[in-house]
Amino acid sequence: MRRRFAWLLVSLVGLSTMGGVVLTPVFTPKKVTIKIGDTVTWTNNGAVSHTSTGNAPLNLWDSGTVTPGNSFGFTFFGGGKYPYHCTFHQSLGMTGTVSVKIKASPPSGPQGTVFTITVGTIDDPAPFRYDIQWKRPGDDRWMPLFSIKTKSFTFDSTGQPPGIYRFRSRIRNPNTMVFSDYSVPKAITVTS
Ligand SMILES: [Cu+2]
Repeated sequence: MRRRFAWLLVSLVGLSTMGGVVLTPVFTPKKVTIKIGDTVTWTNNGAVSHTSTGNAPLNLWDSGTVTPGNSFGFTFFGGGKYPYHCTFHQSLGMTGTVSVKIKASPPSGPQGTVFTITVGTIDDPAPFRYDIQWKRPGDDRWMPLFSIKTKSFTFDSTGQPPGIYRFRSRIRNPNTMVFSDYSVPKAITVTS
């Protein structure tokens, strides 16, 4: 089931200076953190038109022109970080980032526990795949684990050393070689 998440991202006017008024359109908040499957809704509370446009080369979404008083929503199906901008005011710094967190269950367990890591809400989100990386206990580098079409995978900790395992994911289009930024890491703990 898709959970709806309404977040106001509006344009603000403000900042009066000596002898004048400077109008500075911004996304508020500039950075938002959501869960996979959440919908972000941008509402234009300003006086001029804006867009919400996912950055190139991924170009995941584009609202087109959103006139004052209107809204646009987009549902994020995969973990990752998604920078975006307003096409009209990017040069004024009207940019933002949507950070989409992935899930792990259970959060910890003894050796032998099978953990489920969920990185998306759609199985086979064509043309995209989910790229998974992990960092094992004691490692300080992210290593590729695999690329999958399924929205989740399991990690069987049988015979694995205890410690903290971290996972992160992004979406990638293997046809065009474009991808999102990786999600914030999700940690699980294997106890002895
Ligand atoms: Cu704008």
